[in-house]
Amino acid sequence: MMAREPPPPGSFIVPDWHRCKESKEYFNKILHKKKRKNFGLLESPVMPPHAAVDTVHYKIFLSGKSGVGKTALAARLAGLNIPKMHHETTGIQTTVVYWPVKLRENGRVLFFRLQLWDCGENALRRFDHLLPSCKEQVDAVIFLFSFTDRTSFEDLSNQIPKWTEPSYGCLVKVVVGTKFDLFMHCDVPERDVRKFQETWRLPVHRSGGEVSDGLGDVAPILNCLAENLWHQDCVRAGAAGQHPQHDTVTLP
Ligand SMILES: Nc1nc2c(ncn2[C@@H]2O[C@H](COP(=O)(O)OP(=O)(O)O)[C@@H](O)[C@H]2O)c(=O)[nH]1
Ligand SMILES: [Mg+2]
Repeated sequence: MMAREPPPPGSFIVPDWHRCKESKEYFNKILHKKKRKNFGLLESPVMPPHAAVDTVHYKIFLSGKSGVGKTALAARLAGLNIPKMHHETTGIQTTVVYWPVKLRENGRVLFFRLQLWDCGENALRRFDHLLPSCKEQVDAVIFLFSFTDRTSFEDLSNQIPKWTEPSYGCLVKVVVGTKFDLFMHCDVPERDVRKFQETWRLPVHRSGGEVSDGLGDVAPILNCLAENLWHQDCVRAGAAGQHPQHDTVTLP
């Protein structure tokens, strides 16, 4: 199957919208005392009635070997503290991330609700039913490798084709290289990353360092996910000859 080119950043959504003044009233809903608000499974940001926005829901699976930084990335994207110690994640852990986005086409604002599925490798190996439930109705996969572990990078070429079977239909694929802050131990040179990008035509992001309170660190990854998910919905809807349909939640 031919790799579908991802849309260039900023094709469908306003890039760096979090920096615009007019986005404040929306981003304030995912912040509390300048830190990110933690949303439980049943919680959501609440806008005043005159400014109600729709929420679009997506399921995202984090793929990568143990210790690569899946749990840390989920925490980072949600703006939570990153656990310093590495504990193999037992079973499935899901994290909900809300991210407001402005569509370029019509200026409409949407809340993206990204449910990140993080599953420990041992658990996946031991319990056969876990992987199918992770894969069920999944909208996107984040493939992780660590800049300090060359084998995790080389393994991407085995991982990605497993998610390209036609049974998945189209699936958003994004790559994140973790531990970019540990450049003294970097085991994956820039030219290899470029070659990988040319081969697979997938967006590659770099992450690492302390979690900051600002949104600047995570905005490129969350905007990239949102943009590709939205694009995928438009492609799907186009194939079915209709406009994108969502389980929209009208906020009270
Ligand atoms: N310096 C640095 N350490 C990281 C980064 N991401 C994860 N770690 C550390 O690497 C270890 C494994 O991360 P974890 O998220 O538990 O890996 P998982 O097994 O894939 O869930 C932990 O000690 C993390 O604190 C990063 O970007 N930079
Ligand atoms: Mg983990």
